[in-house]
Amino acid sequence: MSLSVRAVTTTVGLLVIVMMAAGCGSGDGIESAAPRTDGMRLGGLTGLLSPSVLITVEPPDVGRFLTGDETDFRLPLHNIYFAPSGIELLPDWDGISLTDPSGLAYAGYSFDLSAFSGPPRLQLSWRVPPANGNSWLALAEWEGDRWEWFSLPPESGLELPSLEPYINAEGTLNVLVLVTGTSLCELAWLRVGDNLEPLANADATASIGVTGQPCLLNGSASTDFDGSVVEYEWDTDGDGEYDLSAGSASRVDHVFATPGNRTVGLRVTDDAGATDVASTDILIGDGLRDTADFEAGWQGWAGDVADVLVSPGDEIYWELDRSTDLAFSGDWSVWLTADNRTDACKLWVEKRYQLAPSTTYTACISYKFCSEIGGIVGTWTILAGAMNADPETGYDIFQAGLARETTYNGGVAGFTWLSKTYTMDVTTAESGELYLLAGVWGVFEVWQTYYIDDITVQIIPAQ
Ligand SMILES: [Ca+2]
Ligand SMILES: [Ca+2]
Ligand SMILES: [Ca+2]
Ligand SMILES: [Ca+2]
Repeated sequence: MSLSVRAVTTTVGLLVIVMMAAGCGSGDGIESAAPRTDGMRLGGLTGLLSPSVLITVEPPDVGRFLTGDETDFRLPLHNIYFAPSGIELLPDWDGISLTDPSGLAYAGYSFDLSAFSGPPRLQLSWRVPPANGNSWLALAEWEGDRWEWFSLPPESGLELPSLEPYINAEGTLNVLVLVTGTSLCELAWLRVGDNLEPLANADATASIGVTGQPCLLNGSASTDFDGSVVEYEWDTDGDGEYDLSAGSASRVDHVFATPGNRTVGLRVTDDAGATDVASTDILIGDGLRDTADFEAGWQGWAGDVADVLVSPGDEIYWELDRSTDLAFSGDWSVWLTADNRTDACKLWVEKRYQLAPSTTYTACISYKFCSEIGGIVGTWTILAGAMNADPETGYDIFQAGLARETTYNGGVAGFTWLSKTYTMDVTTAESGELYLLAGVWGVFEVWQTYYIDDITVQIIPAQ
């Protein structure tokens, strides 16, 4: 087990341990809001509650208090590990192995409730819940100068008659989360108050669409911090009426029958019935929409490379071909791979479209891009764009206002499919030619492999 655990046993920590040994051992199974009555007085309460030893949390009606990834060494804590997805509490950890005889882990939080008017409710979300009877919340009771302890049922929170005794004149609420036993637990978050409203995020994937063709409305960036979004409804004509329900699907296709600027509304509903709205603008035009999934051949696309020659007669190893190694749809995609000894190679797929001569279009290319780049080292660059001549050289493909973006996949281990969309205005040549392309530029001297699948091209007259 490779953990970097901070087993901090400060004076504060010792006080808490002593207190816990005296107070929590009997475990009277309290699940209601009644605290234990046997005191657990702390002479050092004032010192314990100084801001220097407790993490300070934003007002909870903002709704985002400690999510577990806010490493802060000011916490009074014991046997805590800050994991990316939450706070691990390891009651059996002694700093070396899982044999700590104290059987105790805790973390302290300080909330600024000076502007809080919500219900007296504390909610916890466990990624790995403690065993029943092993989790506790302690609230600083200011008047009595003591902590009041509440046993917690797993996967639950605390409903109090009032938070008043626990909020001091400055509006501070101090809470300790504590687990006993021998099992590792992970707390995702702790918050004060009621259900948090979801946050709607509407996106048309592409900011343009083609009349009479499917246009993907995308609400997948919508979130609900303390639950989940259970319904997505769209107002496709901007009249305030949500006319398209996608149920729990965050993405849905819609066909716009006529061209024009459209404002599309999204309403999301969370699992507690709360809603939020957002909107996005889409320009619909009479144009062309073209897709390729590479299942039945190249579908008009072709591979090309540049800057792969190290010296005359010595070319780097590269391949660009249809492949069944990995696919987003079906069995086939396109893979691009190179050992990149030139530190400059470019590999891409391109397709030629025949349009009106010397006319400015808005072109959008959307596709699935698969990257295993989870770190900064070895990060190549995505190249995507449109130009009015056949892209042949590295110089060519930098000429048309091409998108350049890192191939970083967000830190995920292994190959990960990402959604990419690039939109640009481009004027056709006198021949009416327009080339769309998508590929990579090997900006570090490392071997990398990428995959491309499910390309959608939309081209409409520029406004
Ligand atoms: Ca919610
Ligand atoms: Ca409507
Ligand atoms: Ca495919
Ligand atoms: Ca070419």
